[in-house]
Amino acid sequence: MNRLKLTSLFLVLGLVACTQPTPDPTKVATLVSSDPVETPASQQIEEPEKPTEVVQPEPTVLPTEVPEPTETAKPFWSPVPKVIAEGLSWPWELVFLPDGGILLTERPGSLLLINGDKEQIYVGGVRHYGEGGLLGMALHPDFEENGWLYLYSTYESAGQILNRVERYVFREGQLKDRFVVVEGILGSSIHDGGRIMFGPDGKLYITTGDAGMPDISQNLESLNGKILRLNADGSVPEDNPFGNAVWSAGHRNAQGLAWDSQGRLWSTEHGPSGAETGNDEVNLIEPGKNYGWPLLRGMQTQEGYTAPVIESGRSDTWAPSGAVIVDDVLYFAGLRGAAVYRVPVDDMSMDKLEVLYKNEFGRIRNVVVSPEGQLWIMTSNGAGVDQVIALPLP
Ligand SMILES: [Ca+2]
Repeated sequence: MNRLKLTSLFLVLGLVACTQPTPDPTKVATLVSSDPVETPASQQIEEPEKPTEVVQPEPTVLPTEVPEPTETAKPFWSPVPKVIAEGLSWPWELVFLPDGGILLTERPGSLLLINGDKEQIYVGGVRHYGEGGLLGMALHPDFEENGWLYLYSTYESAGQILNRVERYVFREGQLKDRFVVVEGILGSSIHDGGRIMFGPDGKLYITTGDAGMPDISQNLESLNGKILRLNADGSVPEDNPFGNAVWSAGHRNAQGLAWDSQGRLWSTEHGPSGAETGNDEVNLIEPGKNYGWPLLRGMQTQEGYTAPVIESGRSDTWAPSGAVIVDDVLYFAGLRGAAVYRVPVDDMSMDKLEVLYKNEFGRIRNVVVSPEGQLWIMTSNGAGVDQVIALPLP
């Protein structure tokens, strides 16, 4: 991280702290954080009525030193769980803007911009239907210059539920110049995929679900049950393995993407549900490979198919969603597992999987790392009750 970005982050967070408004009941969400670096513990602004004790900061252990902004700044962790935003409805993705602001998606169909002030921005045409709605979001690597913001959302066309990725120019809180990157991904009340991330190669990676039609994951002509890879303008990169958008196949409902220091792509994926629940997976994604759904489950192997690196087994369900890698340690969120999972990417095994914060925050949709190096989670507990929380490392 460079000095400029870190400085501007502190400036903006300082601004946030200085402009803490009196709670406005008309706002959909309330920013309750202030930057501990900028604000003495005695002035920490706290929500007077917290639903649980776990988010109460303990002033005596708040950090008092500003970390040196060096090129190799290491992550540091909030000393106690600290609520960044609350009153949210199914937040799905959160990005850090170059000006220090925070932008998050809420599944019913709006963005929340937190940048000193809070602003809700409605996204047109979103159909909030079951697991579908406004899901993933990504900034183009050159966002600072081109303002390109990518959104994955569910929509309805001629009575059919579908998913698409749109690109907007996002400036000064306005979504403009809508451009469709890819559309017509089959949707459903379940298994809508929805994670979008730019890889280190500058390409856009998209997870799609099987939309409740398992066989579709094996159809290489279908966009469903895949990890897709596209250029920023939606065109197909020349080096894609099948000459179309498909990068890897045989996925049920992957919702997490993260790259390690070697540039390898890891993905979390939901295994079967209902009576056959379990077998949630972490996969190492390579182009053209087939990850087996619905033919193979868990560690079942067969020539031509790739097994997960780890999977939860039949007796446990993670329901994994968002993922992030810090110092080659993979963190991923668990919905039904109601936990954050941690496992090193090198020599990954179930023996090395750690379960953090089990049942402390309910269902967890996503984990991201802030520019300061803090792990932030997004809960997924329902309308108006979800939070973004900065976590300490236990
Ligand atoms: Ca699999």
